[in-house]
Amino acid sequence: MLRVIEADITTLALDAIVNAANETLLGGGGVDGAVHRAAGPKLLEACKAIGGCPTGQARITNGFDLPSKWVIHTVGPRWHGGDSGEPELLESCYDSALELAIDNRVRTVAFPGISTGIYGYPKQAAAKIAVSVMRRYENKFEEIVICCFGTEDKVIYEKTLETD
Ligand code: AR6
Repeated sequence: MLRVIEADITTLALDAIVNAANETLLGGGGVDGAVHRAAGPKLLEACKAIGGCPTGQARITNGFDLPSKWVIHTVGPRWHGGDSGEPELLESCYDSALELAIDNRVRTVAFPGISTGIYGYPKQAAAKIAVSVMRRYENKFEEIVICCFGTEDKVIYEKTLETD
């Protein structure tokens, strides 16, 4: 099942939440900053041990002080106008994160809008990609949660789910 909610993803108690990280995996602003603050310093240690993650791929750590058990870190593409492989890389983020979730027996997982904040990916186009990948995987999970940070994003995802 796919579900759209409006929430701070760090407050969710699920098997896993997905973090919109950068290639260093060493933290940053946006949802990444919030995840590191809420998970505590052990998350940074775990991320340092991984040693980075290429754009379009995903890595998993413990959730430490978060209510969720796991954090799946994925690195979205920076938006450069759309002709630099951004759609394929964004699709690969959702794909890789969901494959890693399956490998770790995750049944409930929440995603933020990867790349749609600091990395500038247009929200509607990103939502179409996110929903199309999630639909391919939805029956392998109890629940895939689309966690929107603000009403505007929630409306975009609800419309995408209705029309696509
Ligand atoms: N819960 C849910 N969604 C959130 C939260 C939250 N607590 N905070 C922000 N969002 P962004 P990106 C939404 O900028 O575009 C970092 O510095 C936000 O409204 O967090 O992939 C990393 O280290 C937006 O819809 O990630 C990278 O350097 C979405 O999460 C870079 O930003 C993603 O916004 C990654 O940029």
